[in-house]
Amino acid sequence: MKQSVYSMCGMCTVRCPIRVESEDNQVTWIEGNPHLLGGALCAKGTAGVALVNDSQRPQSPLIRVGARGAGRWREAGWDEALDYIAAKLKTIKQTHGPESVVLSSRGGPWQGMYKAFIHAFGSPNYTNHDCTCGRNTHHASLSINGVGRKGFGYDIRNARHLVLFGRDMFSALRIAENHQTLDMLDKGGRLTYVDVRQTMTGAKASRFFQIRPGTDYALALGLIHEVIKRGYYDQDFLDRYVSGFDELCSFIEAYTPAWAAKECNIREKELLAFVDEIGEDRPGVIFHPGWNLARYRDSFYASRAMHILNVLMGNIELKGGLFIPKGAADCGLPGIRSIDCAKPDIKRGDGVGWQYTHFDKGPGLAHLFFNNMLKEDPYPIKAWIAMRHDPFSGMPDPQQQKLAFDKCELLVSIDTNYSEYGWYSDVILPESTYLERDTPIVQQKGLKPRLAVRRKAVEPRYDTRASWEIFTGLAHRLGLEATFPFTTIEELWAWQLEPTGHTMADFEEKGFVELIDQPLWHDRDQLDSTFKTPSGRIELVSEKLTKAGLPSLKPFEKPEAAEKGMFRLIYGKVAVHTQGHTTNNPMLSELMPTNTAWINTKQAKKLGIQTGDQVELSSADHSYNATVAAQVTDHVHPEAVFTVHGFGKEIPRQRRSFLAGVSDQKLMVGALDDWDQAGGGISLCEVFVHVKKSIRNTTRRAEL
Ligand SMILES: Nc1nc2c(c(=O)[nH]1)N[C@H]1C(S)=C(S)[C@@H](COP(=O)(O)OP(=O)(O)OC[C@H]3O[C@@H](n4cnc5c(=O)[nH]c(N)nc54)[C@H](O)[C@@H]3O)O[C@H]1N2
Ligand SMILES: Nc1nc2c(c(=O)[nH]1)N[C@H]1C(S)=C(S)[C@@H](COP(=O)(O)OP(=O)(O)OC[C@H]3O[C@@H](n4cnc5c(=O)[nH]c(N)nc54)[C@H](O)[C@@H]3O)O[C@H]1N2
Ligand code: SF4
Ligand SMILES: [Mo]
Repeated sequence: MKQSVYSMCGMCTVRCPIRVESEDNQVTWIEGNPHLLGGALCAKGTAGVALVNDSQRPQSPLIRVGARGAGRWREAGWDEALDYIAAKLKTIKQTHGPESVVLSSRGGPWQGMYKAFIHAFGSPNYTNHDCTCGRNTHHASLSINGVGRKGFGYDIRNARHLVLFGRDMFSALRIAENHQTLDMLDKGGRLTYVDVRQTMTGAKASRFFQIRPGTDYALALGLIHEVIKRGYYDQDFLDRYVSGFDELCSFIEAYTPAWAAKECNIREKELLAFVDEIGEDRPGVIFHPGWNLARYRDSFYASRAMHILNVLMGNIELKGGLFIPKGAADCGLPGIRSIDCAKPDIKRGDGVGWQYTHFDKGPGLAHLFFNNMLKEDPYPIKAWIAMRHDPFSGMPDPQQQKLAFDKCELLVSIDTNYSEYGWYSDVILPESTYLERDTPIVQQKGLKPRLAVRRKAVEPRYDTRASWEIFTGLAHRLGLEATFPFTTIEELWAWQLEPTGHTMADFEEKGFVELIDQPLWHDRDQLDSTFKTPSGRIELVSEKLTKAGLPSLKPFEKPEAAEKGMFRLIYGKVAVHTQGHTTNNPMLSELMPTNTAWINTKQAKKLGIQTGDQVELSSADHSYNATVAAQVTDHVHPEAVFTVHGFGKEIPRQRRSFLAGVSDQKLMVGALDDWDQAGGGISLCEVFVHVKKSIRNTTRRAEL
């Protein structure tokens, strides 16, 4: 029988709205929800069909029988696997206390449910991936605006100029954002892109700066200097909402465009021409504060500088600028209910909140657990549950992580695939793919907030379950029914919707429920309660940072230079893969089966390397190395070597991706301890690697 459902894509964490057709329990068609995306879907989104049909994913719960990582598993039924985990958790709780269990996840709109589980169990230790993603920019925004990274959205479609620093949005896709940017360009808007290499986004830009790696902060300081010097700022907005402008003016004096151009290896003339454009286009100039801002030691300050530029434009809650995402309460409506449980009043095991007081306590910082685990300080960690999270792929230096995980008596992976961490764990609980499962309802904030839900398009192909069922199953075995009282998704949905007066039937027509007809903007003269800083103003000099002994306006420090024969390792996303979890997808692995090493033409010449030659990339201590083909190009800075993340996997059951390409995170030996004290993020781009022509080249072999 033919069926059609509205749902949400799950091939990456953008979660685009989709419409899915199926026949006889087979997915036959996926498209972007026509009401929101006009049918558009990316390559990864279409490859959801291949994910469902992939036999190289776990097909039932698995319990390890050999040594950790040896790859010997026995299949178990759900009752057996959940009983096994619950029994272990109970013993660990009795012996070491509930706080000795950590749950990490990939964040996202359902993280409240995972958090509620671990909190109800009695542990404060919920953490997520964000120390490797947006934490620096999140904390940068918090320190200036008093609201985090998600406290602002970007009205790109109506902007006159979008400025992106290392935000390669046409590879690291969000379809709706890409549509908005293309519409802006069609209307004559400008796009300035800054990167150390040319990208899909740079190719669409009206201005492209290829800067020296790690110098975004210098470029931003030069811009702030010139913007202030020329008076290209909104004095009224500054007077009304901002503190610290005088301190900024004296700090910025030394950072001239000529200085910035030199630090960044760009032309001063180009920089000044860019400032001319900012003058013409303001206030509709959006400086995107970055998702990661590429993760250097000063990315927190670089991101703060982007926020400062936005504040100077006075573009907050302005058409064509930044907006505050609205929810049900802003529309005067009751919100949905969500599973929740208060956090136990126990010190976090990563030190966030008591050792490090300036960080957001919510998910803490995952990497700060590892050293504490080794020292059993402030207490031992004995179990780690990774829900939709692969620490060995998303976090650097898996070998070092293993030492900490070896202190645990229980490692659980809840995943649709075999992850690198899952392969090392004790129990794998396979989640049904996004096309085979329902999820709780979520509120999506924005100018036009809405309620959305994921609906299953087909029944699970293997013996897998949805995460809400997995957590409910565990909760019921651990006496946590009060937090997870539901036994069916229909009960859960009805409870969630009850205060709103909506029913599931309201999702049928378009796949979502719109909470308001027209975009909702706050009155720009009434933003006083918006900025949740200690002073209630936008703080260019942050009281909280000062208290933590950290500068707000930090002098620029030159990035480290590479030692001879070494290059800075740069990585990034590509439009046909998501992080580390699609390189084994039957369709996507065909589109891009391996990564390559981009190397600058002049450097390649010195090393005798041509495009297609095999090159060996080794970690600084040579403990990890891999061989991949070289891509020789002018479009990468001479100090850097670039590779796409997600490859170099070592999971034998994933035969398509097994040992294909190089793993950037395995090259990052020692990087777990190199993190930004002000922003909290790991400095993933402060890694140097050896690059040489491989002896595996056939021509070279002939020479030998
Ligand atoms: N297709 C696809 N889309 C995705 C994802 C995915 O895996 N695949 N992941 C999603 C996620 S979780 C995130 S966080 C976002 C990430 O979105 P982005 O941050 O836009 O993505 P990255 O590819 O990580 O961007 C890193 C870029 O920074 C550049 N870079 C390196 N050093 C410097 C430097 O010193 N200065 C500047 N200016 N640039 C530098 C790299 O060359 C690279 O192009 O993408 C999201 N979208
Ligand atoms: N070296 C290096 N490190 C990086 C990055 C990089 O580019 N280079 N990128 C960084 C960024 S921006 C991020 S966001 C992190 C991401 O790091 P992670 O959060 O670990 O990565 P993901 O690959 O998104 O997802 C983790 C796991 O979720 C599983 N998964 C996917 N879909 C589902 C599902 O529907 N249900 C369940 N239960 N599991 C699912 C995947 O199979 C995968 O094993 O990595 C960061 N670390
Ligand atoms: S960007 Fe692509 S993979 Fe990500 S949610 Fe949207 S359609 Fe799916
Ligand atoms: Mo990310």
